Amino acid sequence: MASTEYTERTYIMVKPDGVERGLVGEIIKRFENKGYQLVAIELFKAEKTILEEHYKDLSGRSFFPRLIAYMQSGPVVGMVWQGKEVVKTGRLLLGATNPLESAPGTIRGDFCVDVGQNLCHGSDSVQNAESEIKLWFPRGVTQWKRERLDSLLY
Ligand code: RTP
Repeated sequence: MASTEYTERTYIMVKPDGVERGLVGEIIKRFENKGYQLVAIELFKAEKTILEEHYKDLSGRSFFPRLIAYMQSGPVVGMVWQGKEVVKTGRLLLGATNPLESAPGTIRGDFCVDVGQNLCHGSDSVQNAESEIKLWFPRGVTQWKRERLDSLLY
């Protein structure tokens, strides 16, 4: 059983290319193998306005419209993971943003080559993680558990 002693959480989102390529299980496996706990998960199509908020720091970049269109090109899987230093270590498990610079052994390093199709998002700070969790699970993780897992007495 994964430890619940650590309350740090991160938002991990398998992007449309990751879902289409059947890599959801592989990505979950790497977080589970590392010892992290999955506390919420949803398969959905990302809404444009929420994506624009999520990526607002990149709104001035030339690739922004392409990024938003790509993130809406198919279903995504949004997840909340919890555990010791999960934000920083989650980014290490993903690998560098540009897969050509991601080390072998990381998710991006092992499974992709294109920065525009880099499989998975991971929060880059504890503060951003909490904002992203609120953005993508707006009723909160506790309420999500009540709605989805009520019989398990969370
Ligand atoms: P993410 O938010 O997706 O985890 O990515 P990140 O923090 O590692 O990188 P960030 O700079 O926030 O970029 C967000 C996503 O934008 C796409 N991107 N495309 N030159 C390009 O075409 C370019 N640069 C970035 C990537 O999908 C990146 O993950």
